[in-house]
Amino acid sequence: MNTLGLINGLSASVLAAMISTPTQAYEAGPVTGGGTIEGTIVYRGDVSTRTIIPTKDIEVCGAPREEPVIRVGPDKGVESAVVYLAEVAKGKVWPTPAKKPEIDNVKCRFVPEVQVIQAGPLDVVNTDPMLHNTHGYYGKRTAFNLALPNKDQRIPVDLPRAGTVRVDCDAHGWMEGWIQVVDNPYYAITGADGKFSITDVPPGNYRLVAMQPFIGPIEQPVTVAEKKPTSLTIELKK
Ligand SMILES: [Cu+2]
Repeated sequence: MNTLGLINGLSASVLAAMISTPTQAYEAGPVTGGGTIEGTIVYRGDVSTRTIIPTKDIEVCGAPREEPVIRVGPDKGVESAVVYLAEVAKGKVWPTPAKKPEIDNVKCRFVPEVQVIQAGPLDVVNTDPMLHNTHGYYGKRTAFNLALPNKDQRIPVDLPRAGTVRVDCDAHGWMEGWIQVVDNPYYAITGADGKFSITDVPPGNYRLVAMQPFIGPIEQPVTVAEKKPTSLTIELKK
């Protein structure tokens, strides 16, 4: 293939990709005969730890310590794993959140450490009495980058599209948080026992994605039948 042919070929494939992945907005409405996806996220591998050595603000940030990179319960259930259905065009109405979603800096940790939010607004908060610089990324691209020098500071940001936003602190290199931004309300986050439930799913075939910040994402097909539960055990593997 000559150079021009190669360029044309690439353009055609890029165009095909654009056409085959429409950015169609989610359509919310009543669901009749919806089923439930319920299950457990498990991890049976070795739990590695990371060493955290606060190098400044230690009166707030605490002493050096080892922390597991994944929290696994006695039955191998994974805490704070995110589960969602990808590319759902139509289904139930979004739940009304109890309050506007936020990510807070508390004792040099992000609270919550892992969360799922609807694409849109989020508040970045600083409960600590000194500077945090909260920096969120979609992949390598900055989504927001905020200096919060004052206690109880609150700054609204917008996360307009679905994806995983990793959150760092430019003042405390060990701080890490994750926000999964979703474009449909079929998602869950596991509790300490690793269990999750996704309700009112219109019958049909879906792609379910499960992830934990250090392991995943993994994807698997799931079929939902009318008014029935579909039970899954999803094993995360490195
Ligand atoms: Cu910080």
